[in-house]
Amino acid sequence: MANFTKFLVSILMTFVLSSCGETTENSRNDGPPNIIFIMSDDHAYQAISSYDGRLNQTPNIDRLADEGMRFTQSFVTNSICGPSRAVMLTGKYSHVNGHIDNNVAFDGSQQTFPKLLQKAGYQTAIVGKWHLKSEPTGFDYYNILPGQGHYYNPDFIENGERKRIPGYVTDLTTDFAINWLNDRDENKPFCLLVHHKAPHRNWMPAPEYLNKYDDVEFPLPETFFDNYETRGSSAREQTLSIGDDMQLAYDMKVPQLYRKTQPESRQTADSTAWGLIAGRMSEEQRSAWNKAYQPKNDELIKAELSGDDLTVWKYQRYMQDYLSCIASVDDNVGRLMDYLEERGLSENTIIVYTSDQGFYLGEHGWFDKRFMYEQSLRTPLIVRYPKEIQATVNEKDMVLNLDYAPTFLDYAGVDIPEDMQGTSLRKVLTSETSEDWRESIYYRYYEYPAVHAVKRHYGIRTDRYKLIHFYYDVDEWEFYDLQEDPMEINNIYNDPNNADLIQDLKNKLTALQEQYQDTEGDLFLPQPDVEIDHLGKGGAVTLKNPFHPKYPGGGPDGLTNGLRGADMGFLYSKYDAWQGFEGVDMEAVVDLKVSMEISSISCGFLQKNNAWIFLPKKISVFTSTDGEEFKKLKEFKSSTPKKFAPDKREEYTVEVKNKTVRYIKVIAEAIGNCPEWHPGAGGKAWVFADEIIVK
Ligand code: SGN
Ligand code: CA
Repeated sequence: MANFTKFLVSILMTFVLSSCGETTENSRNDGPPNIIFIMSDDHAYQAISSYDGRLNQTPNIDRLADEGMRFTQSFVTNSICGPSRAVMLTGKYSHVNGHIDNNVAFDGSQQTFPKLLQKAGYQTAIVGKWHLKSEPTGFDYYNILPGQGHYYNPDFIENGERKRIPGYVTDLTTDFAINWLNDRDENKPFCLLVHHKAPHRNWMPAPEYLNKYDDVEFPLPETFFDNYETRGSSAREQTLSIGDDMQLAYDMKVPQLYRKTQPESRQTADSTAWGLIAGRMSEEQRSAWNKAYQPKNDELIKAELSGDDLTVWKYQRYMQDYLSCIASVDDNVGRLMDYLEERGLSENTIIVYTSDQGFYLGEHGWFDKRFMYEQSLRTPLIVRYPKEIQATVNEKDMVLNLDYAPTFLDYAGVDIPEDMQGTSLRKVLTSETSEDWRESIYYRYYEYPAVHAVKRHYGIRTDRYKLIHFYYDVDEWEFYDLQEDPMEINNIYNDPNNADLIQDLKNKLTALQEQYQDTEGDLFLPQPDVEIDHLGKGGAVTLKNPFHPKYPGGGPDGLTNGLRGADMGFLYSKYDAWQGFEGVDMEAVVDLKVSMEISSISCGFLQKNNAWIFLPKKISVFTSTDGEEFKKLKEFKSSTPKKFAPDKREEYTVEVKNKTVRYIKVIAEAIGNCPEWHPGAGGKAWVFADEIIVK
């Protein structure tokens, strides 16, 4: 071939290749941006130095903030882990995406932003915390922690395969992110979700930070000794207080004092929980841990603190551990930024740093989240993309985690589906303050009854006011003027001077509920147990294995008390009807007390895999006239699910052809331990039964 022809061919090839989208790394600087979405779990804005430098320094996150836009008016729509993640993935409120609380499994068949990016030619991946129970969809690669995950030597599930990986979770999550970036197809844009477990409870620092804050005394928040006067019953009855609810073994890492912490009923659980966690450590890790904690624990034991002194001590230990976990998160943000810089990727990559929601660091005397009060409603949000976003602080625009999905699609040049409820932040990220931005936000929290006892509520927040309605098992309103009362200690709902203001906010709240189609909130309310009259009601029950005292389901004769769980299952039922058997078979003999003619026997069991409850693998039903000789009528078999099966109450019924019987025996064989794929793999699985119904 003549040189000239070769030249033409090569020009032509270049043209053909680039029009096929096969571009080189350098020209990728002009294509759709890459996205790195870093999220930590429970990272309070109070613990990022660019937000508030009183507690700690986070130089790497601050570097992101210095080069990008930092939002101070950034909020979540439902302040709890799984739901917040589901909102981010779908761009839809909880009542629309269905993931209202941490109990449900995410419906992964629905539309999400990773799926839409994938369709548009992006490579997509997620590493670290997932916590949505169902298998991730829309990702070319996933390497996730089962459930909450562990800090030390965590298990990871890599594209379906579960392995225990030696090391510290925050470092490992970043290792996996970097490995994936190294292996990706460099000709395509990517979207990578780096979702840290830290700094989630129980706040276990990395080996190098076990003593990081030992000599620091942290200032107590002004509202640390809040007495909740003026507030409703939820604020008074919650169980997220540092004084009462933080456990000395599991939370505070002083296993020697586990008896001192709490009512006797909680002591064993505390000690066991700590034992399980410490048991994951290698010899080397454990001896480093003990070397660091033993002396400080000895000091506490010697001091014999109690009352407020102990509560203040707990706060100090909480801060030391929590902030040490954040030190590792910050280091790893730095590692990832350095990597992007070294590879020439930092120009055309949008980097987001956020948390799944805010967290109480002693405000109101609390830890945890859930409430619509400021510390948990707000979440940090930093977005860096120098090409389009100026380095600045946005203190005006109220933004939501609902907005992330449309924002990512917008930057990727993908059409934002009509049914997404959030709004792309691109407009506010250009820093021209936009006139037509939202002036209020809508919030709704559902997880109750549940751990930490924060009641269900919804509400509206404007730049100045907040109105909250606690609507389930109470009917209480709270109203705050955030300008006069930024700490939210004066609920002024009942002050007649505020009547007009409150009415106006109520109208706005209704308008928001209509806008977001949240007009059927009753849909998600706990369902009452079902009363059922039958021939076996009042029968005497003899159990071979005792039920667990935590789930007595009505006590010794609970299986014949005429109460069964709601059809929607355990999820929204009040739990009273279910009798729980931990790791053992349910074997019950019912004495009907007189011989009678019956036509059917049925028995209800629960499937709620994410609460470690599985249907029995075999159910056998027998009858007898004398209580000695039992005749088997029928046997049912069910197979153990291969992944999370939907929550349901399953009823097994045997038709009996008008037989005279006095005794009925039901044996429900437990699966024993949670299956391999389950976050509780190897731990005891439960059988839950509600009623043996005789007709
Ligand atoms: C666990 C924690 C709670 C926490 C929930 C929800 N207890 O139950 O303190 O509120 O998770 O957290 S622990 O003893 O297991 O640490 S979330 O991040 O999943 O929403
Ligand atoms: Ca969380």
